[in-house]
Amino acid sequence: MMHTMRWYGPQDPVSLSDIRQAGCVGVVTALHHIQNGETWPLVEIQKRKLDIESSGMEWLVVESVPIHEAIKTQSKAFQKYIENYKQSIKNLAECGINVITYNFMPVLDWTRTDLSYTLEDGSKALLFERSAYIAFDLYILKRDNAELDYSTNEIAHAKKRFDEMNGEERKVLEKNIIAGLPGSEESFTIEQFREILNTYRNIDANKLRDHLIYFLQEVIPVAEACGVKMVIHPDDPPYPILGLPRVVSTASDLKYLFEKVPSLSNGLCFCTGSFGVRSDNFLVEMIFQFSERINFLHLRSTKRNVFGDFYEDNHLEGDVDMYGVVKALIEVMNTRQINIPMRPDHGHQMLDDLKKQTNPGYSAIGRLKGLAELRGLEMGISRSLINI
Ligand code: CS2
Ligand code: MN
Repeated sequence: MMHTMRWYGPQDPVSLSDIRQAGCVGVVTALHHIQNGETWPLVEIQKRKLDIESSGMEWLVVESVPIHEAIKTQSKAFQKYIENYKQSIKNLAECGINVITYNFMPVLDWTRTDLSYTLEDGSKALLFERSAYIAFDLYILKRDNAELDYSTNEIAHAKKRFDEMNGEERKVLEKNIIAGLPGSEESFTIEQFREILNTYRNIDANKLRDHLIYFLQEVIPVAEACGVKMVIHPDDPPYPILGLPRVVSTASDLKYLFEKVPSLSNGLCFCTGSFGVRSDNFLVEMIFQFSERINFLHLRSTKRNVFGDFYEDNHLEGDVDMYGVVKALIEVMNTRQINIPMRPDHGHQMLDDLKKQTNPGYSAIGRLKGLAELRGLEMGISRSLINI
């Protein structure tokens, strides 16, 4: 694997030098200052690329060129946004950057209810707590008919959870869900959020899927022509939330996308932490099923419980069988004769970073630990496979 970390650009408290010292050969980044929907200008891409190269690393993957909401809902001017997207693909290819990550989650990107959940050892993790999420939906957002999505028991728990929160805790919960986590290109107030939810009134999963296929039919030929692999990131969490459909959560979702748009430029960012939240996603099987599509890896593990909560566990623990996953990936890379870029996707806030202001999930030390463990696992498996 090619070891990388995500870097949020010059504003990131984790520097390029930190990332290099952690053992990375490259970074994964985006032009976060370009407005969602606009074409990424060639000069801006070149400039960022040079900054990265001057630190001794390469810009290996773009994460993400975001998809404008108008494309997901096929509303006004969406064709223009698709044309802009095609141009961004061409510009990136011209600079030699040929893996582009994106996701097709309506409105929200990844979602958590608690960004500093303290683990037994004192480090902090990201948590999705179902009762808190339902409390937000029913009592803060007050979405129409939201109660139809939950059982009586779940509602009772959420009510109790909400009653126990003080005003400040309620504000933090609201902010965690709608103000956007790092990497999500959108951030909303509660009023804006209600308005934008409304734009999905008539869009169910089938319609959203059609819009995704339409987008792919438009952009994949362009990507293929300039040697770019588009890689879709799965939904996180991998199921519908807040009444919004989600269509990239399971193996059958993926199968459909790849059957409809078979070009190998229509690829996958295999995020073990996102897929692994569902116990009916069998990760090792999925790796072999989609082996020729996987062109970027996010490795992390989540731990779920029976109530539908999950938190981000240590990279080698939790529900993801990381040994099985890495072994499968090594076999795939050997068969394909390629080295796939990977990043430790998120890490705990720990040690010295507990005293710092860090991007939730993207502090230096927790990711460094995750990367170190994953590299060791990878080396051990690779060497044992070739019996050296
Ligand atoms: C998140 C997202 O799980 C993750 O990787 O950090 O920001 C993710 O990178 C984007 O959804 C990909 O488009
Ligand atoms: Mn991910």
